[in-house]
Amino acid sequence: MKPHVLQLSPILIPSVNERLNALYQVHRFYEQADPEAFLAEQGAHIRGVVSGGHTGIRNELMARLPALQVVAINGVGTDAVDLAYARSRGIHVTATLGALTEDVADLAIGLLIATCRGICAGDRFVREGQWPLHPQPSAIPLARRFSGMRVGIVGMGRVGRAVATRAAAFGCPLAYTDLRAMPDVPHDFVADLRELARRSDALILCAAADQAQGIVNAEVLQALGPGGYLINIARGKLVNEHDLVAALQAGRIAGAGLDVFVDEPHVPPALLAMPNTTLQAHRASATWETRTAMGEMVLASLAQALAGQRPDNSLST
Ligand code: 8YV
Repeated sequence: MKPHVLQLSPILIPSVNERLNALYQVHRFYEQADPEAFLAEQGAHIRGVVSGGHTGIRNELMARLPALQVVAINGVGTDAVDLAYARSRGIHVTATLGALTEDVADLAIGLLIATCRGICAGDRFVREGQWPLHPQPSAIPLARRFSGMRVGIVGMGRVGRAVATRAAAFGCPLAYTDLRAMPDVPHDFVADLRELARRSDALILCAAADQAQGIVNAEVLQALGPGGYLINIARGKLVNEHDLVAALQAGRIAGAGLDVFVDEPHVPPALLAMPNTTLQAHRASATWETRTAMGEMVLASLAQALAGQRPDNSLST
């Protein structure tokens, strides 16, 4: 009999879904009309869970799955899983480490350039037929140069380093903060986030959110200053969104490029009306290439765990 696997968020790569379905009895939790009845009937059989980084799995649900051996996260962030609880039950929690680094870094730079150069506002101007109505060049305000901007990276893990490589190619002086300085990173380490913000024209958030909720607050944004940009491709909860909206409204920072939000898919309405924000629907890893690589890693983690091995990418065991 095929092992039972509970899927908490969809996978968008058909070949990965085909293999999941061929190897396992897959139950799509998000399609269950009566989740309670489903758990009562099937909960005891579930040996594997597949979820997304942002979705994770709540302890209450893990508690309903007594045979659970592995939670395979189709993503790199495990902040939505209680690793200590999983560890106490011997459950492997895996992530797709390394698979999405390049795409997430690409989007970080894309969001920064889009925001400081007003690319989306310019697109709307042309698309909405405003150009012939306002042909004078002054109809659109001059933008801000990206090349050479002082970039501060928050979190110098895989993604932070890939962002640094890209920004360096644009001639950007770089500094970073993390829990500690990293001897193999050739850029300035600044222990204090406020000080990093003060020294930066753009702050790019690349940190894990496990213990960093709300670290970008009013003081940090104040330090970033009226010429500064905030880019977030990590987790919405790193930012105090209320403080961010207030800072943008008051012109205390110049703009923000955001792929992630505190309460996805809900975006603070004030951000929607601002010309100096570039907004994405949590898409940093959403390419065919990366999602295929991620799906392969999910399949490998399930296979290893359900064969009784410790998966290569386990973060809990
Ligand atoms: C994915 C993410 O969009 O890796 C993560 O932690 O949040 C994203 O890259 C998500 O996990 C897709 O399921």
